[in-house]
Amino acid sequence: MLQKEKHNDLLQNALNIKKRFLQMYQAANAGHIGSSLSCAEILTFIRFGWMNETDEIILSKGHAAASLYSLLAEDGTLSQSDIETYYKNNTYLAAHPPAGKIKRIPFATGSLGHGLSIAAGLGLASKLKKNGKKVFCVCSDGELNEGSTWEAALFIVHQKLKNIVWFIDRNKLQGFGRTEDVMQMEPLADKLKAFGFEVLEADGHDFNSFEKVKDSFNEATKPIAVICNTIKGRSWKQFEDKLDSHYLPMKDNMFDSINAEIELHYQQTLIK
Ligand SMILES: Cc1ncc(C[n+]2csc(CCOP(=O)(O)OP(=O)(O)O)c2C)c(N)n1
Repeated sequence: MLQKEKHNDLLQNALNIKKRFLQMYQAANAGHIGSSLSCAEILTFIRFGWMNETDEIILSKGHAAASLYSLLAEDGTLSQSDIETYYKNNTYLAAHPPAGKIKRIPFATGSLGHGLSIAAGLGLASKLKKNGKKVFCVCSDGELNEGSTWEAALFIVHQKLKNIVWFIDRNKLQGFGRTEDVMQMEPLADKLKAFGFEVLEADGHDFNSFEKVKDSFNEATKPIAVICNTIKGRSWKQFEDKLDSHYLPMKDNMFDSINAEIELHYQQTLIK
C-alpha cells in the first residue's frame, strides 16, 4: 500500500496531467481524449511512482501523445511555452511523438504495433551493458492485433528481458469497435502466459494496484506483462467506455464539463 501522501501526490500529478492535455486538445480543437484518459494513471505511476532518471518510457500508443507531452511538462522536461506549440506549425509536439526531438522521446511511435519492439531493443541493450536501466512500454490493446507486437513478445521472453515492464492498456475498445468484435483476444492472460510472461493484472486507474505490480516485478522470475484494466474516457461520464471518446473535437461546453468531472473524481479519490 502506498502512503497516503504519496497516493495523493500521484493523484494530483494525474489531475494536472489530464487538465493540461485537455487544454492542449481544446486549443487544437480535437484530440484522442478517451485514449489519453485511459492511460493517464499508467503514465503518471511510471514517471512519478516507479522509474529512475535513466529509465525509458515508450508510449507505443502514440496517438495519445498529448498525455505523454503533458507528463513531460509535469516533470519539467517541457515548458508551458513548449506545450502551447502543440499541434501548431513547426512544432516538435506533433500529434504523434517524433523521434529524437524531445528529451525522453528517443523514438517515433504511433504507427501502432512497433513500440514493444523498440522496448525490446532498448531492454536488450541495457541487459548487455548491465546498466540497470528499465524500459516501460505502454501498448494499447488494439496493438495486440499486430503480428509485430507478438514477435517482440517472443523476443523479450527468449532474451529473458526482465528489465522491461510491458503495460497493456486494456480498455477493450479500439479505433473501430470493441476489441473482442474486431479480433478476439481473450483469454489474453493465458495467451501471454503461454508466450512465457509472468502476467499481472491491475486496475489501470488505481495507484495502489500499480504499487502491487511494482512489488511483484521485483520478485518476478520471468519478463512481466501487466494487463491494466482501464476505461476509455475515464471519469468523463458521457463518454466512458464509448467508442466515440476515441478522437473527437472539443465542442460546446465539453472542455468545462470534462474538467469539472475529473476534478470531482479527484476529490472523491483523495484519501482524507
Ligand atoms: C499501424 C496503424 N494503423 C492504424 C492506425 C490508426 N489508428 C490510430 S489509433 C487506432 C486505434 C486505437 O485503438 P487502440 O489501439 O486500442 O488504442 P486506445 O483504445 O488505447 O486508444 C488506429 C487504428 C495507426 N495509428 N497505426
